Amino acid sequence: TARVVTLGETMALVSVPADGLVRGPAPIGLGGAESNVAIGLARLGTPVTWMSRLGDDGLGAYVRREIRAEGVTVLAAADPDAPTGLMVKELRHGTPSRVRYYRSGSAASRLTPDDIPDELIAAADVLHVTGITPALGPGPRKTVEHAVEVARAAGTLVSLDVNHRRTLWTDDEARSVLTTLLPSVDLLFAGVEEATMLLGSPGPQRDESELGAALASSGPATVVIKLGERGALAVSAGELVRAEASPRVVVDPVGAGDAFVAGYLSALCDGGDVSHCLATGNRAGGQVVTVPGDWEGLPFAADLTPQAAFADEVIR
Ligand code: KDG
Repeated sequence: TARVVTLGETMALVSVPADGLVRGPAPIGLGGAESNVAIGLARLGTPVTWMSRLGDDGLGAYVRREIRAEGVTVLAAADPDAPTGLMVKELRHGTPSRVRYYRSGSAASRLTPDDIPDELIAAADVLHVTGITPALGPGPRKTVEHAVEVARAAGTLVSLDVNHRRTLWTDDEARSVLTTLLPSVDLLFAGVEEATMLLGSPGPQRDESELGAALASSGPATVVIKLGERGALAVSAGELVRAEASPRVVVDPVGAGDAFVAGYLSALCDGGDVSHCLATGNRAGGQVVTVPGDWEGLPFAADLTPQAAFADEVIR
C-alpha cells in the first residue's frame, strides 16, 4: 500500500525557445505539481499513488506511462470526452520565463470525488494536495475537500502545498477556499508571498517566522515556509526550526517547491524530525533546479547520502 497518496492534474509540456515561436519538432515532456512530488517520493523509496483523470489520447497515454515508469502507482481514468491538459514553457537563454496553460476543459478539470477511492486515502500515512486542484473547477475542488475529509476521519496526515497560480484564480478566491481547508490540514507548505496572501491584506507587516506562526494558529500543527535559495523554516508545536540551503547554479527553478515537498515527506515517512525533514527538502529542491525540467532532476536516495554531497568531481 501507498504511504503517500496525492491527486491533481498533470499536463503534457512543450518547451519553446526565447522568441516564443513554436517550430516543430519540439520535444514533449510532462509536469504537474502533485505528480512531481509523487515521482520525487518514488525515487526516494517511498511508496506513492497519484490519482487523476487523463484524456483518452496520446498525451494521456504518454503521461501515464512516464509517471508509472518512475515507480508511481497511477490511478487515472482515461476520459473519452476531454483531452489531457497541455502547458507551454517559454525559455530565455534556456531558462523558463513564462508558462502558458491549455487546460480549461481538460480531463483533470472534470475530476470528481468518485475518481478517488476513499480506502486508499484511509490506508495511507499522508494525503498530499495542492492549491492548484481546487482552482481547476468545482469538481476538482469538491474532490480535494472530500479527500481531506476522508483523510481526517481516518487519521491520515493531511499535507497541503498552497502552490498559488494567479492565472487560474484570484487571491481572494484562493484565500477563501484554502483558509476553509486549513483547520483540517496537519502540514502546510507556503512561500512567503503565498503565506501573506493566505493571511489577507491589509494586515500587520510580518517577518517569515511570524507568517509561519500566524498560519499555525489557524490549524496546521506544522507550517513550513519555503524560502527558496535561503532554505526553509518550520513552525511546529510552537517551535521555530530553520534549515539553510546550499548554493546552487539554478538552470530551471520550476519544480523546486515540489522537490522540496517530496524530500520533506519522504523524510517524514522515514520517521525524521522537523529539522531532518527540512534538510532533506532543501537537498531535493537544490538538485532539481540544476537541470532543465520540472521533475527530471529529482534525486534518488543515493544522491542524498552524505557522501553524495561532496561527490561533485567528474567520475572517469
Ligand atoms: O510546481 C511545478 C508545477 O507548477 C508544474 O509542473 C505544472 O502543475 C503545474 C501547474 O499547474 O502549474
